[in-house]
Amino acid sequence: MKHKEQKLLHGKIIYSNLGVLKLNKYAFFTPPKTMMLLMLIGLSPISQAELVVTEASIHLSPMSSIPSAGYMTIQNKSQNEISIQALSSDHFEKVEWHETVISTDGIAKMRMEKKPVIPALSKVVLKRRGKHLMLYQPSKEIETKSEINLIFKLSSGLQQRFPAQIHQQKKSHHH
Ligand SMILES: [Cu+2]
Repeated sequence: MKHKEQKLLHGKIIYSNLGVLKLNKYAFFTPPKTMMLLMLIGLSPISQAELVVTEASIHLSPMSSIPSAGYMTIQNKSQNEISIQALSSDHFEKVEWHETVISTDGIAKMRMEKKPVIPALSKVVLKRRGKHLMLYQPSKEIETKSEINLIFKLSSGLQQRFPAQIHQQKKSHHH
């Protein structure tokens, strides 16, 4: 009798171990992105194709003939890839998206991206020596401003405006 009980107990332990294993396997094989997607679906059934921009700053060049650089963090919280069809600002003639790339000879070069893409559920950081905005020919009144707007025209048709802090650059920058 005592022996039978022990056997039963042993059987139960094996069973519960299997249960734990199964659970681990399930958690392991669920990619984080899928989990995030499920969470997002649960929270907001209607996905809005828009971007969230934080820590936007413009390093104003001391000479208007030299372009200024723009840095920021761009987040796409939607489940769709978003491309930026056009970049502009009321205070600059022209705004471009650049990426600094190091060529095989070790020289840093800038590559222009006409329609930069922000992948679904991801974040793109614009920073020195990486992706950045290049802003050409500032308007005169910009010097007195501490903040200006950047305008992104998105692939969804939406036009978004983001405030960017102006930083006066003492030395001419670059990349
Ligand atoms: Cu550049």
